[in-house]
Amino acid sequence: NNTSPKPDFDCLIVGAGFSGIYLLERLRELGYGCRIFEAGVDLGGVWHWNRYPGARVDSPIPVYELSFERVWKEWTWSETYPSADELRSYFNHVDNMLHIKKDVDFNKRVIGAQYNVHDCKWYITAEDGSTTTSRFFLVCAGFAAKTFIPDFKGLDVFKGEIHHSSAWPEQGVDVKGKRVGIIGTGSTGVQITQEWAKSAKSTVVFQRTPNVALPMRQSSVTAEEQNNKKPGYPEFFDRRQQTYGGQAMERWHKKVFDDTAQDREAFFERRWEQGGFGFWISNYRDIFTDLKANREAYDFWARKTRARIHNPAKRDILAPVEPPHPFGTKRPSLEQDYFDVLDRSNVQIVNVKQDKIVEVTADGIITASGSFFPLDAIALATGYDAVTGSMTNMGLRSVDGVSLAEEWKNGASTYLGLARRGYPNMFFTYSVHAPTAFSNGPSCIEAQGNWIVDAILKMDATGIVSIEPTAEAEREWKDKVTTLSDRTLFPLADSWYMGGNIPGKPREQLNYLGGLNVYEQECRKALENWDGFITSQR
Ligand code: NA7
Repeated sequence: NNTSPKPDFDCLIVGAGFSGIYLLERLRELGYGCRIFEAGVDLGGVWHWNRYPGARVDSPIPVYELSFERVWKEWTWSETYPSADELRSYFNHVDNMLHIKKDVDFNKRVIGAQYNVHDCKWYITAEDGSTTTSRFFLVCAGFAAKTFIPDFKGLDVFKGEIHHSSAWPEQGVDVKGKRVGIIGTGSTGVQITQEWAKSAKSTVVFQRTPNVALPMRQSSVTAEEQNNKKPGYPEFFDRRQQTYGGQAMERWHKKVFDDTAQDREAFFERRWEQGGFGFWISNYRDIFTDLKANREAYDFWARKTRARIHNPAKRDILAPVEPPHPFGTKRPSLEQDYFDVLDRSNVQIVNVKQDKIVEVTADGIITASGSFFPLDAIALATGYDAVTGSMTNMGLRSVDGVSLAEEWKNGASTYLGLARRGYPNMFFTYSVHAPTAFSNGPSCIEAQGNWIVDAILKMDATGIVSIEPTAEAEREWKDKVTTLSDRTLFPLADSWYMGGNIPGKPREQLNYLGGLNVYEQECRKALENWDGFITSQR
């Protein structure tokens, strides 16, 4: 019998990015008392943190935005692939329309949380020493909240400016006339390189794995063009949710060798010319399951890319004839003029797969061969302890007091990529075992957000106090995630999708590969009869 006082909130949400905002707005409207705790000082999640030069989204508008009519009706973008600055303005607009900030505590980093089975409340502690109680605990921390910096010797002795991409100084870094180095060639490294190489005196890019980057084909968009399309937006947002990648793009129905070599070339060419992720997501349907088919796509990419690089040594490092991994099994970046700026004579590329970075000194970087690269500024574009890191870094404990970090030391386990055994009434979004890496962010977030809202409504309508998954349901879900992945070529790459980018991290697929549309159906089905959940009545 629960006689303790009511919790401070019905729903405590961690993170004020797309998902935190979406859930706050939906739940508030239904009368739930909600609060967001956000470690940063403004809305936007990754777009609040990513202030490095060239930061930009790789998904086009209006795919990459919230479906709330009050938000899109009054908003105009200037480019198809907006910059981080424009995304920050967008989040301001979201606030103007929805008044999100009044329900957010900024500068409030969650460092611990545990559910108490006796009073059915979550106890959430923050870095400022406060403890807050809530009935539901909604973790909306995304997949890139825990920065990864390799353990390079001497990182702290470098005299110039050195920053990880996610902790870029607000005032920027002036590189005019300077010698700069960029470590990492993921999406972030590509974007920083495009900017720095144009203004620095000289640039050294330290590349471990080539980025099989695709042409973005950026374009500006007018208000008129957008307004003309807006009557179709509601239907478009519905359709976006019904696709594999939440992108309003579907995989092509044919297999690579269904076409003649000539027709295949023509098809690749069409996708290539369209720009964006089409060549990745909307390519032949067997490129992620058949190595030979995949090789055709890689070879096309290599032909196109090699033709842009005039320096033969650079050509072989950036776009080798032999694929570094099956095409698309690491996330391709969208590039604007990456290969062209790298071809400049004042830009050097070091293949650190062959010649590892061994030390950072006061004024440069030394590699295993003994080469020294004098530098005035270094960008660490070395990524994240992705997907699991955001959750294991928050001091979460199960009802038995075991930390989530400990529980997941040898591998993650969830049910539906939404809930975890031993953590009643905790739900999370855009994270482990969901379509996260293979879905457009806002699409995945809205699908999961709607499920969470419906689960809470259903619990309240039927007198259920708490739910948590069974061990068996978690095992089956993980098996499904693994089986779906094992049918593809994705396990062959050392990607963050597989935990392969962090030394010592268990090697396992962290993302659901069945597609957002199928994922949503599976989650909906479980909700009908609480399949896989243990429910506790009032
Ligand atoms: P990523 O994609 O994880 O890229 C990190 C890069 O840093 C990648 O090129 C790594 O090489 C490189 N790296 C990591 N450790 C080292 C060491 N020790 N030496 C040299 N190079 C290293 O992070 P991003 O920030 O670019 O992007 C993250 C996601 O955010 C992105 O996929 C989008 O979805 C948005 P590697 O490839 O592991 O050989």
